[in-house]
Amino acid sequence: MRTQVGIIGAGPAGLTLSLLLHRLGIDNIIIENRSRAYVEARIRAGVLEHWATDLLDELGVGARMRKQGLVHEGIEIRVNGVGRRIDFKSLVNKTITVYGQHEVVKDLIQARLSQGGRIEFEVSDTSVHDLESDKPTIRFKKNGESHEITCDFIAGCDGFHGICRPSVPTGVLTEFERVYPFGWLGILAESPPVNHELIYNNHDRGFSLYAMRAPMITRAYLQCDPDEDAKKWPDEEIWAELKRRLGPEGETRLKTGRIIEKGVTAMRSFVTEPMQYKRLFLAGDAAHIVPPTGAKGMNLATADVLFLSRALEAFYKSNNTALIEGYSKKCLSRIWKAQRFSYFMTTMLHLNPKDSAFDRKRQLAELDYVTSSEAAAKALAENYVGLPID
Ligand code: RFL
Ligand code: PHB
Repeated sequence: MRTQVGIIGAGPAGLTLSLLLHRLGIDNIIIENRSRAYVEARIRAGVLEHWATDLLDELGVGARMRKQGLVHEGIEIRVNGVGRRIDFKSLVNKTITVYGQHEVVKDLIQARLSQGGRIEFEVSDTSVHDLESDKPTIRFKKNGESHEITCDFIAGCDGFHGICRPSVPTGVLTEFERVYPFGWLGILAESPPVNHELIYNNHDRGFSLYAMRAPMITRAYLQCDPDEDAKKWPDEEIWAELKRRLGPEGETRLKTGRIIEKGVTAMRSFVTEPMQYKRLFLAGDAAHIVPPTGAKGMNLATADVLFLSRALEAFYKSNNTALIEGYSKKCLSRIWKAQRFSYFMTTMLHLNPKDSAFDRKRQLAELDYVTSSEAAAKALAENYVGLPID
């Protein structure tokens, strides 16, 4: 097999890249080790920055998101039962859209397949070779048979645990990391959301987040230990804790329902520099991870592949390699700002077991400042809705 760009991974990064390249007339193949049903059901992110919704429209995949997505003009930040709203619309005149990542993935797969695009699901033993040459290759197995794709470029969109980043020779990449001493116990439930907008809640018992996926579907998270076993949390105990952390009105305001899914996510900030090795590019979670408190992961993955598609366009249309050479620098400038914001939100909102009484007082002052100063609220809003994409 031969293609211009071999894409490893059918998450938001790989699929969006495939559509962007197709629009530019650049041939590509995606390989994915999971099944189509699995990636279409994988519950993850839920918030799209304003420019990302426009990009989905431009790619012709925005119709369902515009119909079913929930446009939010702000968020609530709550401290021990008292909520204050950050009004995105009045502060920065932008909104965000709540639309599940797996719905985005469904829309992208459907669009790419209907264009005649090639996505090989359920492959195994993926590996990359000849990275020093100008014809790098991808090898994989499907239905017991071995295959090889000869490419001009390889896009490593295979997530944090993928094979692309570890395939870069030792010494090329520098990794920057912070691991947090807590995680999130997340649930998806058949119950009406507590509020029409997201509530980020700092509480003496720990952080909680009240989100949604649809008018009758709640998505909620509780701060827990990073290695917490979700099975040790009976459904009733999750609801009781969500109520307790919401404050005195939790009992009346929070309606319980069947929990469809639950799981624990540990929190980590991670960046690799550079994000490329010769003709292998890393994009999305393959190159960086943010803690989910800033709702940035899926959006950063989308921004990376937008920049990558522009670089490949310049290469194929005018033989210009400047953007290809500048790919890492371009992405990293946005990524580090998202890292900064995600770290700020995470440390401001969670209880860190290592914090002193002084740290807690300082954190409460920060929350008070951010929710009462227009300048500070504006900075939060500008980052939350997504910094301009240029
Ligand atoms: P993905 O989605 O992990 O996709 C990588 C794909 O590569 C496949 N793969 C391979 N395929 C072939 N061969 C191999 N050897 C392979 N190894 C792996 C995998 O099966 C997979 O299909 O990475 P991508 O595309 O970079 O997208 C990143 C996002 O998924 C991630 O950043 C977000 O989900 C993070 N995130 C959030 N991001 C937001 O923008 N807004 C949010 O509100 C938000 N909330 C969240 C989140 C992530 C969470 N969890 C579970 C980590 C909330 C949570 C709880
Ligand atoms: C979600 O809806 O799953 C969600 C929303 C906001 C976040 C993280 C996750 O910051």
